[in-house]
Amino acid sequence: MSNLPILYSFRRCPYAMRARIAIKLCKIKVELREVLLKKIPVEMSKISPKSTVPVLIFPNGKVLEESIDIMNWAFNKRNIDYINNSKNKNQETIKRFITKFDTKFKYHLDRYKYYTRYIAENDIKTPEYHREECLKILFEIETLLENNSLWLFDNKPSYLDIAILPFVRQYRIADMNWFDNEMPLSNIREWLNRFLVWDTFEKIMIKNPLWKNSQTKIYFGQD
Ligand SMILES: N[C@@H](CCC(=O)N[C@@H](CS)C(=O)NCC(=O)O)C(=O)O
Repeated sequence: MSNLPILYSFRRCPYAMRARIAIKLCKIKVELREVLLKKIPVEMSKISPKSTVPVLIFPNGKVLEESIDIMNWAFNKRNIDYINNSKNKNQETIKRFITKFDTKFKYHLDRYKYYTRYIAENDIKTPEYHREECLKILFEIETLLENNSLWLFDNKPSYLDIAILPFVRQYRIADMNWFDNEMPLSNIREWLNRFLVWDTFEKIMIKNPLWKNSQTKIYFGQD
C-alpha cells in the first residue's frame, strides 16, 4: 500500500473532474489510477463495491466514494480563501444546484447525450425534449451569471462552478454545433468557454495511461 491516498479516476467523468480539480487546486499529492468504467479493476471494486468513479482510498483504509466528499476533503485539508468563503456564504444556493445537477440535470443529460441507451424506457421522450429540460436548469444559472463577474459568485471559480461545469461541458459535447451556435443562453456559453481554457482544467484533463498493477505509479495534484 502506498503512503499516499490513491484516486481512482476516469478522465472524461464529470464527477471525477470535480475531484481532480479540487485536489489540483489544493496541491495535494495523490497516486492517480486511470480506469475504464467498463473494466473496473478488482483492486477498486473490492474497496468500493458500487464501483463508480471517483474513489479515493487513504493509507489507513478509509474510503471516499462520492465526488462531493472528495471535494470537501480537499478543501478542508488545504484552505483556499476564495473557495471556502464563497462556499460558506452561498451554502443554500450551492446545495440546491448541486442536488439539481446530480439528479434532474444528469437524468435529462444522459437521455439527451446517450439517447439510444434509454430508448427502451417507458418515459423516454425525444432527445430535444431532454435537451430542453436541461436548458431550463441552465436558464436559472444564466440568471446567476448576470452578476458582472466572470464566474458564479466572483472573478474566480467557486466551489459551485467546479461542481457543475463538468456537466455543462458534457451538455455541449452532445451537440457542439447546436450549443455553440443556437443555444440561446449566451452567459452560459461564455462561462463554459472560460472553464474549458482555465489552466487548472487543462491540467486535470492531461491524458494518462490506463492503470495496470505493474506499471510505474502516476502522481497527481502536486504542482
Ligand atoms: N454520486 C457519485 C456518482 C459517480 C458516477 O456515477 N460516476 C460514473 C462515471 S461518470 C460512473 O462511475 N458510472 C459507472 C456506473 O454507474 O456503473 C459521485 O458523485 O461520485
